[in-house]
Amino acid sequence: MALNKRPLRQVTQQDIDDYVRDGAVCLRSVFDRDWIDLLEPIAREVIIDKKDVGLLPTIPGRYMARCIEEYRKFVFESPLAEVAGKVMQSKEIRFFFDEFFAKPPQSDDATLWHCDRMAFPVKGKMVPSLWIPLTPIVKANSLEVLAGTHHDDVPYWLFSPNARKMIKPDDRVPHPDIESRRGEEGLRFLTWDMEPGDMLVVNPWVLHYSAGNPTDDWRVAVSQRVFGDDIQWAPRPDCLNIAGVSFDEMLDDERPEGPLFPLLWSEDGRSDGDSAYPNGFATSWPKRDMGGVNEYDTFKTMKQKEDKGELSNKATAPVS
Ligand SMILES: O=C(O)CCC(=O)C(=O)O
Repeated sequence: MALNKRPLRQVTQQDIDDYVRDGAVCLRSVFDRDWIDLLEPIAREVIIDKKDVGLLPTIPGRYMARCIEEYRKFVFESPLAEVAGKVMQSKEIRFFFDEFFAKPPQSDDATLWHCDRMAFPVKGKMVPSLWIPLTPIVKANSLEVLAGTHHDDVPYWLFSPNARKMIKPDDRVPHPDIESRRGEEGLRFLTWDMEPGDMLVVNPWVLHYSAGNPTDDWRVAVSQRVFGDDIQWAPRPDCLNIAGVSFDEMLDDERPEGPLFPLLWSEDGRSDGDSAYPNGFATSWPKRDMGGVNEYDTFKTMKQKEDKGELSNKATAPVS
């Protein structure tokens, strides 16, 4: 199997400029078909057949590189880190975590307009989503980006499980209603037709969304989160819980490093390799009801109430 280690096509100045201007860039042919053939069947088993591979039971799965050898290999040996580094103009790339995003056939399950900035317990902009489809993508089930919104410095209030349990601070605003602004002059909504092997690099500050999946097959993507040079810890209680690392271990202003956040690539050829990964993390979570993990049930109930308009004030929604 080839399983390319270097990108099949070099990152160009145009790619870098597109990322700077739009907050997202679609890179073609980053991975060869063998990577997809390795990863896609496992994704389908985990997501569709609900095979228990020991993953932390989030929906539909997170932290694959800790539990699944093939996904670990992808993180450490594929060109994803090199490409991310070159697009972001970062000298080093470290691994943060990975998660699946999947939509069943003929689904109208939309991913709400949001940006990832406040989800992560860090400051800095070099913590992109490397959104890598494992199934063919058409514009209708693509990730969608509102180009240029990464230039707006707005610390949105998230709908993370932690934020759901908090009173919204005054300096945080809910995500805007972008759907109602479609067609407005000057707004550029970007979607892509993509082949497995392509990769989107999405700035954590850019507003993004995806509609459902009108196709007859599942739409499956893996989102790799990595850290570049400007990232420093900045934990806040409303951030996403990162399993295995408590906010107390994220010292303000320190750079993430060490074996939990291994160096994947550097401009001058250094990398940690995977010999110490995932030492220090749990690698097998017994399959059971998801309710107890990350307050998933609380989050879901709140969301259902919100959708039905049963919460009097979204911004200060208390936990029922
Ligand atoms: O695939 C999706 O629907 C959402 C992905 C996403 O929000 C992300 O990768 O940050």
